[in-house]
Amino acid sequence: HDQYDVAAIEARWLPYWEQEGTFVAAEDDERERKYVLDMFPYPSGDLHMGHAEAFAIGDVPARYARLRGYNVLHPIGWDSFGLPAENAAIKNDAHPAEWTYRNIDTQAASFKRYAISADWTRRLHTSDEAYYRWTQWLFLQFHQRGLAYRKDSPVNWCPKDQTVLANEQVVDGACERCGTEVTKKSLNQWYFAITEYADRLLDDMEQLSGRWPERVLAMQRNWIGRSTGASVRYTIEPAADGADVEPVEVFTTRPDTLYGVTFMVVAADAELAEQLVTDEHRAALQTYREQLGSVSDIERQSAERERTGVFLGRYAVHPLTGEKLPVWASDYVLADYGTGAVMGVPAHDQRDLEFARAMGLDVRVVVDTGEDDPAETGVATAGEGTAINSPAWEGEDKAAAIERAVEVLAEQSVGEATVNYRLRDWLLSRQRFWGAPIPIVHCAACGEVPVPEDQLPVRLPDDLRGEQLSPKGRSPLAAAESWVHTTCPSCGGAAERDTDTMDTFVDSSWYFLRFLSPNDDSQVFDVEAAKRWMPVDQYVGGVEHAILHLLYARFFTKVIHDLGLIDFDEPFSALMNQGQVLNGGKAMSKSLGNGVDLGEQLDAYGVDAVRLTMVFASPPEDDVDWADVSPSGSAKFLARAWRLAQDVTSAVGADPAEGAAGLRATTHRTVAEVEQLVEAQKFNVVVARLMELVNAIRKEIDAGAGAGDPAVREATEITAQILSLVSPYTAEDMWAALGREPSVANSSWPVVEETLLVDDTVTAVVQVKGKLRDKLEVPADISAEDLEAKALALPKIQKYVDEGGGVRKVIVREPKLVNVVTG
Ligand code: ANZ
Ligand code: ZN
Repeated sequence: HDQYDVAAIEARWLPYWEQEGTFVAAEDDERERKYVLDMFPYPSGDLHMGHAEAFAIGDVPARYARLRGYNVLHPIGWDSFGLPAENAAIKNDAHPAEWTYRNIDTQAASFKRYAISADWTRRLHTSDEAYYRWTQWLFLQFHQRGLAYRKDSPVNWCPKDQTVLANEQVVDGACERCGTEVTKKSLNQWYFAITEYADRLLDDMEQLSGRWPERVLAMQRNWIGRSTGASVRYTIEPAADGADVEPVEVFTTRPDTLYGVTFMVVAADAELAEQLVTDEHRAALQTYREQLGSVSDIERQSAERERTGVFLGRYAVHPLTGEKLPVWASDYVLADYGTGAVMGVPAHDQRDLEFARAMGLDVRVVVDTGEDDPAETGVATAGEGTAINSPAWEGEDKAAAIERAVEVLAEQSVGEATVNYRLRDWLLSRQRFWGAPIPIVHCAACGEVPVPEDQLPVRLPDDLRGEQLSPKGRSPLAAAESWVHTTCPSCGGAAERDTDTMDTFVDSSWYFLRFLSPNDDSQVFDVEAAKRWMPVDQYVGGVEHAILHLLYARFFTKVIHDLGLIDFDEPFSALMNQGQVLNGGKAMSKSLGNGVDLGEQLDAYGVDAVRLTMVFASPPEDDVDWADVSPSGSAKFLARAWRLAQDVTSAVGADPAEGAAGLRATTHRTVAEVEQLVEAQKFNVVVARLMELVNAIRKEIDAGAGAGDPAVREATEITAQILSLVSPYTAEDMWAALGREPSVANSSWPVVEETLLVDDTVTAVVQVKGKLRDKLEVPADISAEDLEAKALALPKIQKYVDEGGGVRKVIVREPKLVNVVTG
């Protein structure tokens, strides 16, 4: 083969890897194991540039581990339930499975061509019965432990998609998917009790520190949002035109500001507001609530937002002073955080201050922070300071005052220390078709009855299609009469199936375990294999999953741990986030018309060049701008590398020690450096070093001993090995051209010869009468005599010696110093 023919090379090696099973992870291979996992794809059409980047990057650690002699598990599968399939089915009068599996086939073919070093024998799809049967099984384990439960709750509802949305799917009050304004609706829904795991999810992040990107940890920490403080109960004054109400509890992180409370505010959209409001103010509250609409929680609390609210006609009683505090309703207090009510401390809380100023309420300073009066500046003083106007903890600093306040509250039985979380339970039920049915039967006599394990999976009916799937405010499954009506597993009477399906995040919360035994229909996953492979050593995926997917997967892992199936409780030991692929500095999008078609790029430049370009463009975590890169440059480099392997003429096994020493030093230094660069995830620099090595080899061939030099062979073989991390086709072809076999992917990582790394020359300085006059490179083991002779022979030194009146004495400290004394 004398031309670098990309198409021919691709055609040659793809079938070879498949036949040889090059990337199949063996269970009985006792070498040390590594589990490298890319976040599995959603089958939306063919692969795109984003996949190309993510999977090129994720393949580097997998291939590196393989070369380093590990038994590597690098599986691939599809997250194949979800809305787009259902929408396509409605549009095309089809079943979602048709669209889904067609796209999976397309993507699978592209993935194969893209030469990911994946173990295809473990392929799975979450929409397969063989998979979702176990998703349902897991649901039942959660249910049995009280971790899956139903409750009525107001949910975000997209009127257009006719579905419930999670908070994070609501962007600026609109549906993330279609932009329709989101409304609230009360529904009986399934939840996972993830809040019971809040502390563990938070505390176990310590194990991940330094191994997960810090920003992901910060986002999770923030999402869980643990705050410690106190709850305080306020009794409510009876009102002539209102029912008597129970004391109202508030959550505060600053019990030390208790004497600064001048009002109370409850969330306007909370049940509590309705209970508190007197007849006289009821209409005003009603009007206010109607105006609220659906503003996001973030916006409601934003500092820029104008503070609005209504007085409820009620007064709360201050638990320590007995003072009467007006009770208001406002949207800046959130219904589903804390208790949905706050004690207003305008001097020390900015939102309270803005509210007080808008409503003409008192501002009372109870912490002296040394700053100006908030009532005048409009800036609340939230920092450290000394308690004032606070009889029970006067003069204490913040920490001591908080401690004392909690004690006082407890003594008076009006409050106690409390931990509060931002994290909510996970709303998992969806009124959609294309997901795992919830394996519960509702019986009039027995209530909620789990479907017995031996009746799993609860299959999706396959006769619903097109319009029948379109959302009508209830799950499409409800329309499948014969499917819905069943018998109660407990009493045998008539009963109905639950018609909701599970959030697809449930499917992706445990797939990494199913890869251990995707075809095992006797258990959820092979628990013995889990001992061997888990946790995942390196997880690779987009930062868009920083919160939900990763939090849910961590939660599932902890529950599965508590079920006694595994002995670890964090699923992913290390995490790497790749950047995005942009074009012209912007994310690719249909509306901008800046999309780049991956297939066209692969056809134009070849798989290897596209992969190399992705890896070379930037460090993995940074974005790649396709407008700034040169896949044709990558292709040229690959051709140059490939050419070297064609040119080598020395025999396999020729002793490199007999070859050019300079090239050998360069080669071994490159290997040593690449080891460090891969560990540090600077894959782009690996490519840069490889380019330098290729140049050095070519130079040696042209100028040195030529293509027959065994050091050239060594350097070229090593080039193929390093290149195999990024551009497997070219590397494999080079390896074969060099007469090596079998696959370069399973060859062994070159052993660095440490002696070649040692710098064996040193710089000696030459002084004349103590002044530095010249330098010279000498062997590190030079003798004193040789060093003196060399120094005295230097023209510059001769000149100074002449001017100084000849050599009187020479002091030599070999190998680094010569001092000539003249006169
Ligand atoms: C009085 C106070 C005084 C507060 C002060 C703060 C500063 P994090 O840290 O986020 O947990 N809060 C409580 N429930 C709320 C709700 N449902 N909606 C809006 N705000 C709420 O915040 C806790 C603080 O946020 C609580 O402490 C409460 O205001 C407010 F100088 O109580 B604080
Ligand atoms: Zn029954």
